[in-house]
Amino acid sequence: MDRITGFLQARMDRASAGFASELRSKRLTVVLGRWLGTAFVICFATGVFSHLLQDPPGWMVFPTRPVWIYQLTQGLHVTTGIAAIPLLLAKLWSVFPLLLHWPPVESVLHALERASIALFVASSLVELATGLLNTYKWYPWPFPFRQTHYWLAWVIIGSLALHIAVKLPVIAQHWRRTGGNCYSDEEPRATEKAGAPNRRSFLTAVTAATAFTVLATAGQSFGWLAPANLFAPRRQGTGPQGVPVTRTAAEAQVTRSSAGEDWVLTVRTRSGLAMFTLAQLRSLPQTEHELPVACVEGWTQTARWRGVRVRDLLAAVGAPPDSDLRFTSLEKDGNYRLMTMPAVYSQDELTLLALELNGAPLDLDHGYPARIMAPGRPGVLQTKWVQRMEVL
Ligand SMILES: Nc1nc2c(c(=O)[nH]1)N[C@H]1C(S)=C(S)[C@@H](COP(=O)(O)O)O[C@H]1N2
Ligand SMILES: [Mo]
Repeated sequence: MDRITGFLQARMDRASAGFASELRSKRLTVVLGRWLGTAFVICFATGVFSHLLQDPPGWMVFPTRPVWIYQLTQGLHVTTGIAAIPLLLAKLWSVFPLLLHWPPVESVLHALERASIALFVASSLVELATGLLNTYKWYPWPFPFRQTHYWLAWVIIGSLALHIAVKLPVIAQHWRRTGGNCYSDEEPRATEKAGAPNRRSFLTAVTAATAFTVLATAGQSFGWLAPANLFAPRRQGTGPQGVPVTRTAAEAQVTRSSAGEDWVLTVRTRSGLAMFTLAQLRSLPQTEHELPVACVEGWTQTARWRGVRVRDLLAAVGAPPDSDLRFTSLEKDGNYRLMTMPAVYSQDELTLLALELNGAPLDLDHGYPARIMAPGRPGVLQTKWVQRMEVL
């Protein structure tokens, strides 16, 4: 038995010696952890915000201004998530010898600490990888993306909090530049001085890699970065009428004939039914303004939308302006066929049943004959091919 453990111990020592590097130090790990922790916290908070907007609890307060609030939070969510990938890889590299620590478990506390790190690393890798693939609209797994992404986020934040609590003494000791020392040596050594510039160049390389990844993708969310967008899947100004499309009419099985001549908008109030043809909707007062479509998958595009204010429509059928509404799309199935709109949006002067985009009738892919455009809401709630509006 002793021989076996002795043999394993020697193998491990050799393996970690092989990976030993002047660059690795607690200071480096702490610096990377600061960046990674910040990215994760921003990503988590903006993700929870997005989740709450889509599944609102009773106490939820819905911010409608600035109109680009969801563009900002979702852009931050996707951008910090992407930035976390090189940071997490660099951080894993910086602690790699510790993962080969022998014996693997020294005490109950040590076992718990390692278990929490294992949970954190595994769930982070799954979360970041599936999140990244999601921005490419690729769902090659059998589980529902949103729920899994949401619950894994809590596992990550929980295990991160535990990890930070356990490492607090090390973090406190190495937070500032003074007092950095190497894993292989608890005492500061002479080579530390020589190692410092290398460590700085490693940090510079990680920062450059992160900045490059961010710059080359954030253009999908923020227009002023659009020219730098090299890798992100959606490009500003592409698609019918210069606006990208997430789900096309063909994918939603909406055709020219289903959205054709005999299309009518049905409005159900508490007292009865009303119908509007497209010509009748066009004869109501039209309003035009700029609003962003901010997709949960990260891209945003601002465009000029024109149509009937939802609150004018409510007034036309004699319904109170502060009504919660439910919209149904022509689409036969699909996650976004039904959409509930809290009263803050129904009565907002910027919330439109849009008939036109950038000065022309909506393309079928953009929701012809009519779609919802409201300020500050996720793209998934900007329902296309609207057929029915119900006052709840
Ligand atoms: N009925 C319906 N409306 C929908 C969708 C859908 O699949 N079905 N997709 C939504 C999503 S995910 C986004 S981001 C926006 C995109 O709008 P666009 O395709 O017109 O650019 O429409 C939303 N409206
Ligand atoms: Mo979307």
